[in-house]
Amino acid sequence: MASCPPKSKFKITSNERLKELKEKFEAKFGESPLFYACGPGRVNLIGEHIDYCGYSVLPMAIEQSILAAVSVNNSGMIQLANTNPQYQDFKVSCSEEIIIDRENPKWYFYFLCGVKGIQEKFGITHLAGMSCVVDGTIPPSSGLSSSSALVCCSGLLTMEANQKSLSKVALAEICAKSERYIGTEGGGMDQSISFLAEEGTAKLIEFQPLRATDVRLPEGAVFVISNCCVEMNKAASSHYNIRVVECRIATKMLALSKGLDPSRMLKLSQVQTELKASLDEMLVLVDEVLHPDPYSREEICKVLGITSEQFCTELLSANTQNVTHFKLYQRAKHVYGEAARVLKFQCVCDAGSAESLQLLGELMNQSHASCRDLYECSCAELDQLVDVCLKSGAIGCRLTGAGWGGCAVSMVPSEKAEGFLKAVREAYYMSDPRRASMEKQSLFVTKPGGGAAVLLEE
Ligand code: ADP
Ligand code: NG1
Repeated sequence: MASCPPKSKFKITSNERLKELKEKFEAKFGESPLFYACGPGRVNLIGEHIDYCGYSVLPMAIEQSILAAVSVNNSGMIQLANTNPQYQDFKVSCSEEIIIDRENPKWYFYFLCGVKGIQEKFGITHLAGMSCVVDGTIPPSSGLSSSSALVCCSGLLTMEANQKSLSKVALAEICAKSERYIGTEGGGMDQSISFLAEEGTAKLIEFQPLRATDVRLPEGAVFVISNCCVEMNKAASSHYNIRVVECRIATKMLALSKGLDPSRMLKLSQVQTELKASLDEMLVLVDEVLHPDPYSREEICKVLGITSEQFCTELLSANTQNVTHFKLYQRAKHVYGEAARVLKFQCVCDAGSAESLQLLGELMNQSHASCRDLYECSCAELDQLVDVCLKSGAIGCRLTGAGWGGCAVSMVPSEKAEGFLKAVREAYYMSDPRRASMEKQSLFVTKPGGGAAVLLEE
């Protein structure tokens, strides 16, 4: 029997965050919460922008999370409030169709993605009425997956409130699919680790079928997250979906060059599987078939033998309709190279040799260079921060998450951790008043945390 998310009991006096949330809930709704649900954020150690190409990634959950207090009632409404006044209250009738406005990605639409995923899975026509107060500690739009933590938390609490049961894998798949209602064509890494994480271990996440394997991180090093303090909201911009589209077009170009039916090929990993080729061979194929100059729409349509209408409806997403040029060579090079680095990272962790730290650090550095130069998903501040981290004693450092802002993850020898934090604080944060004001929640050591759970007060 596939495992379900855990339900654990807690004493309200032993947890300050839950205690405060309970008080806020009671003040807001005049009743006590029935239960709580939490979904963790995550840091991806390696394997960036390859989940939506079908390749494995290597994240771990972090301590920061979305936590919600929930009551189930006869109001016939879903009522939402947030402990952060920046996120306004919202309510919707349980009998209304759930509509997610991707033009206007407000916080409650992420919540509704989770609700809608569960509603569709079970064909629920009348959802249970519920009131929720949401509290988040994950810096938003910073590559630590605050959006998916919210979607996973809401999917889990909706399942619980409607007395349904699903395995962690099923929940991860439902939430990965339903978060796409917000408009971002994500690959599923974030929702998978949010449900499948276990304390003390990073995970290799494989797709189709979805599964998670423990990856024991090397002893003698700590992982440090640092935020460059530039936010990038995925759903409110098109950077992310442009990359998804570029990978989709590259897939079809490579497939066609080898006599495969491009209409059946959606992900770069599928081409590799069909050709029974190694990742190194795929890198050679990219060199042979694709050119480094950006492709125009006309060139793509001509090569693939499709009309401009087919191009817009079958290849582009709603928010990429106006893109005129596509860098297929660079994106495919990154994806196949990064997929290979993930597998090497896992092998080095498994082998646990004396050179492990050095080898892992090199892989992380190569990953950042590839994200920066080939995938172009870094930004000046993030590159500066990575530089500062390396100069401050990190063996390896790379951007984590979608990029274009947000966080870097560094691997630092344990004995150097204190000096590292001090040096980064001084060089990156204290030099700028805005960064200095955000330093406390922007620079911290992290350990592999547990997955999404339902919490009940004892
Ligand atoms: P991330 O990389 O953190 O997933 P996104 O830009 O995809 O970043 O999503 C960030 C969005 O998630 C925010 O704009 C907000 O709508 C939602 N969000 C994040 N944290 C919270 C929170 N604590 N409460 C409500 N909504 C949140
Ligand atoms: P962030 O923006 O860090 O939550 C996004 C995607 C992931 C993955 C990474 C890049 C969503 C929900 N998340 O993560 O699936 O593609 O970018 O590796 O779209």
